[in-house]
Amino acid sequence: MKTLFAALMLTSVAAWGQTQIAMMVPHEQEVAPGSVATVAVDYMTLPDNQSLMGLGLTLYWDSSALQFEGVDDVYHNRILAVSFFEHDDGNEDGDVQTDMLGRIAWADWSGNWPGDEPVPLRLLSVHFLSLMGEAGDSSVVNVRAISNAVGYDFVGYGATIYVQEEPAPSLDVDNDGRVDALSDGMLLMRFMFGFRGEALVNGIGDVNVTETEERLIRILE
Ligand SMILES: [Ca+2]
Ligand SMILES: [Ca+2]
Repeated sequence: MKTLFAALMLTSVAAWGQTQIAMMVPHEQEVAPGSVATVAVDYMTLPDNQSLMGLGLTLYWDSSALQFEGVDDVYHNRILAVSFFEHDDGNEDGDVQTDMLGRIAWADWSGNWPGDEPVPLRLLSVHFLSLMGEAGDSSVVNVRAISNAVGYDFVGYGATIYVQEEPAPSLDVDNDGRVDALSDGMLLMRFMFGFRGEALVNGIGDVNVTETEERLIRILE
């Protein structure tokens, strides 16, 4: 992502003028069903200016796909307020998929925000439990500015969270770490012919019948 920031710095100054940028990282990620996705928000300005009045951000997400789990890594200098339990009733972000929002704001009346910090500066990280179940499903987190510094435009880059594709089941039916015709192939063939229990594993060696049958069912699903 730093490369993208660098590219922005090189290409966009002339086109944009003075801009505050909030970028969610990673821009895209895959998570397994039922696990937590973390997206961070990094900040910079074009041209670089660390003596501004502050920034107010709103993050938007779809609560049917992502359950808010918490915030950390918050940049604490001149933090004004954090609130993550509002409904996006007015559809502020213009995205009908997102129905919840969180707000976070920094303000420095002396105009010295964020202070002398390396950029991109991490402003916060947000954790979402993925409620999505189907491989290929995805959900976006959008970022907008509530208020930005006088004389500055704002550009926000959101994030997309995808459901991880399930890995293909291994053909290592007896779970000995290798795929072998005389053991794994034999088990597969016997199972497909309808053999179960001891008749399935007879002569194959030391294998757990129940676990072997479960692996075969997964392979043949
Ligand atoms: Ca919305
Ligand atoms: Ca094997």
